[in-house]
Amino acid sequence: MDRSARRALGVAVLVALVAPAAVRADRWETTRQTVIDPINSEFHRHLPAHIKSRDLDQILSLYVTDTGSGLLWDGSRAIYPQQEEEMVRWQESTGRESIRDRYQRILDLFPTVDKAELRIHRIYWDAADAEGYPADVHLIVRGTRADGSAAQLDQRMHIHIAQRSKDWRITAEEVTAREMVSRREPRFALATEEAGIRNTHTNAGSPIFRMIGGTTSSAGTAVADADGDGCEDLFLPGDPTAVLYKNGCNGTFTDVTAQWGIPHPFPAVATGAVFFDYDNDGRPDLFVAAIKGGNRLFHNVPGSDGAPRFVDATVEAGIPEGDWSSMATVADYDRDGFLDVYIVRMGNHEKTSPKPNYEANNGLPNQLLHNNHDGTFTDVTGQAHVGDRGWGLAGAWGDYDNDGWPDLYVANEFGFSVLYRNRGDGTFEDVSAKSGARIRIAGMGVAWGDYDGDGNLDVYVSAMYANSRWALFHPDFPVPAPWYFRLLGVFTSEVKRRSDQIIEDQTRGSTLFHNNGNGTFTDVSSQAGVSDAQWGWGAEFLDYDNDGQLDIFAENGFVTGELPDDI
Ligand SMILES: [Ca+2]
Ligand SMILES: [Ca+2]
Ligand SMILES: [Ca+2]
Ligand SMILES: [Ca+2]
Repeated sequence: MDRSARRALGVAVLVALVAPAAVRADRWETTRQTVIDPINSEFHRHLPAHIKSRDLDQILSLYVTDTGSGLLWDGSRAIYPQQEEEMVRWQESTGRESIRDRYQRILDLFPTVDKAELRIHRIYWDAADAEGYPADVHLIVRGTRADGSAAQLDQRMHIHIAQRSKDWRITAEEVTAREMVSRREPRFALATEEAGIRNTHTNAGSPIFRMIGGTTSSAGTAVADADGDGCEDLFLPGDPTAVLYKNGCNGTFTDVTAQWGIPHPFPAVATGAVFFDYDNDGRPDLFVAAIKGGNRLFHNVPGSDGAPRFVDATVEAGIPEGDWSSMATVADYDRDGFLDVYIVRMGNHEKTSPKPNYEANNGLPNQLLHNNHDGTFTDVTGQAHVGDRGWGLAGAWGDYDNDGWPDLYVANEFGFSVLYRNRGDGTFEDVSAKSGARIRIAGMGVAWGDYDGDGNLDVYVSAMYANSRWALFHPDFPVPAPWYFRLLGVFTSEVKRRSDQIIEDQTRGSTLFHNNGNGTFTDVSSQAGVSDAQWGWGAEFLDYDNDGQLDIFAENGFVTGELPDDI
């Protein structure tokens, strides 16, 4: 190839790299204005607002059909009659009914509507027919029933939407599932204020997350009976304000931060924290992970008044500085009688980005610190083979194969999660792929629990369910694919398929893996109904009603623009 030909090829490659991207960006902007934003307004904002204001005519104005199909209103039956909550499911009777009657029935169920939400699960952009684009949606209505019970209706619908004149309208609607849970007396009451918990999370020194509009680091919690009086005390990390509350054993808490030796201002941007007794003296010590300013280990020693004094033992204990830490999780992984620490870490999100953002492996390596029994720790990450470099946000120990050795699950935000099997010899095997527990989600939390009581630990990995995900599947959306795909010059159906899979994975929400008892896991999220816990953060199994069955508590929420409907 002569020089001019080489230069010509160089120009062609540049054009291929730059031009299609620019054209696509323009096209996406137009699509956003004419398709995405109007759909968002009509169905995420207007429909729920009209339901909340009980305005049937306004609700019906979003439809260009008078009747819908699917489930009718007879044939409902009680599910779980042994539970305190009343749960009703409609399932037998189907047919046509007027859309007006359908919404009148919903409004009749709820004399008071507190909240209504339409969640668009998917719009099938490539399957348009005479009625428009097919879509799967989920209507949630929360409120108070005539008998005073708090209730939530969940109705799943297969609809078609189309642009009529300039407005987006529903052209067809089939109700595919409907259930309602209600309860007369609330089981939980908000007790923060009366308990004297007056903490507001601070993270003043947190480096910004450049990729996500300058958001900052998140928070953690640690609970243990630090003073041995039989009541659980509470640590809330932060920067500059980390707070330690003593439980008064009477429903109230007292701020003992200074008294018990926690420094103020806290010397690091603290995130996840855990109490654990690293020297086996019966007093819970405190490990605080930090995104910046270094992880800290506080030794719990008795003060002259008998109350704990937390003494910063970080340096003597040999804790590596370890910035970009999300949290620590402890277990005695080598069963030598002393608890060890595993630290899950993110990437440097101030100066770098996850690359590629659907399979990132450029985070800081996680760390395993072996407890040497003499108050010091040794970083054994390398020899144990647990230095995962995903952008980690959470991890948890659990013996999934019942061999007595704690195994480790790590959830990453921009790539695949990891399951490490403990070989029992100080090393671990990455069994993510062969166990089937590997998943690419925006992982935020990990919880082990035997939810079905078969003796095998199952695992729940919480992640974001993006309510705007349907928009990302539009063919005009700039694909999250490697740049070299564009060198092909054409946007092949295979590229589109892979791109859709990445989007599906990263926005699909939380995952429940059932442990099959033979070293493998099955994703049962859909049938268990636990995927869409909204924009998920930490999650935990707990049996909240003491019926012997594990339930899931899943936190959620996120920053958004002025219109919070897309979370
Ligand atoms: Ca206590
Ligand atoms: Ca140990
Ligand atoms: Ca094990
Ligand atoms: Ca199980």
